[in-house]
Amino acid sequence: MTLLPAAGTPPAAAGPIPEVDLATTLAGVEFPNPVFTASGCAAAGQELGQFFDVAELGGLVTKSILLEPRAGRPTPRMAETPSGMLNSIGLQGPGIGAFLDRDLPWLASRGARAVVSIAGARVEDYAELAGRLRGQPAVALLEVNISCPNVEDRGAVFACDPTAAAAVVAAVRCAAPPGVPVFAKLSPDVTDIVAVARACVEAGAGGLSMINTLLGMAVDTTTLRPVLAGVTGGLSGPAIRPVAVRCVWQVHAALPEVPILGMGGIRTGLDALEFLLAGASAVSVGTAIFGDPSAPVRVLAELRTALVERGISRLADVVGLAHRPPAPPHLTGPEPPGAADADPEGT
Ligand code: RRO
Repeated sequence: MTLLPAAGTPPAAAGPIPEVDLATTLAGVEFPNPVFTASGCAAAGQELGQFFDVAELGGLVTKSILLEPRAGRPTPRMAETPSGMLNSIGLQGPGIGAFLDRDLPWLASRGARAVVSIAGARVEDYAELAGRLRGQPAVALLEVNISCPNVEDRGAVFACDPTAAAAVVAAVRCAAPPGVPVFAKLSPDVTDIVAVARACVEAGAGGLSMINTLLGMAVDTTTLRPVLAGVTGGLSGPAIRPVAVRCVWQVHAALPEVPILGMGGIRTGLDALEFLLAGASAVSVGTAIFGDPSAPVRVLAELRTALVERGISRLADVVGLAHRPPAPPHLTGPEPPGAADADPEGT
């Protein structure tokens, strides 16, 4: 890889658009590009089909599927916050039966690479769901959602405890289609995300999705009550991006061989690049879809441009690149203005 001009320098004037190899590999599965949807932001993908060809994305991550249909929590269950939003959906969905009869065949018919997110209240629920996905060639990856914040009992947030997280992952790995990697979706609401990540990998996770939403809430100062009927909700959007980037960074530093699907407030190609530099091998676009359903394809185009502008021809070369040691001083540019003044010894 060559790092050519400084960021922002336009590629050589007029001429063919430089080729960029955007392919990425997650636990042995190849994807043509690293931009996916995020779970929960577009059901099973059909609603995006009117805006773009879903096969253009690296992958399409479904809303978490449960064994049975579920109505979710009462309304209001969404609230806008500064640079973000709260959701309190509560795992609404049609259940695995409808997903297999209707949604997965649609994804397959469009040539989409389906990342199927599953969720449950008990370890056995996850195992049964994983087993129901056997023999379904459209399933590229399994995302095990152990981190939904909108459950009545915080004990059901398996991702808050390394042992509980590992139990779910091990059961899913055992029951899942053998060639399909299992990614565990982690919560940022923990003291040590690396400990949870490590436990999941030791239990058989081929990779990690991070992060789910942060537990938050808002109080309406007019009604003097919580805004959400469910009181608390999951915070997403640009407000959480620095938290997500920090989680990706920490886990990649500790487990550099483990592929990460990074998400949390990605709105632009540069946001996506930030996650890749921190150590993600692919990214999911979520909340941005609500305001701009074409956001994932736009982010992909912007990411390609950002790589071209930096003289980078292979996406794989930027994964974790921000972890490289700082360049020796004689290779860095001129000192920033005022740097010499900051040295009281004048040395
Ligand atoms: O359905 C939800 O309320 C929900 C889920 Br499953 C999740 O994983 N994350 C989230 O913020 N909301």
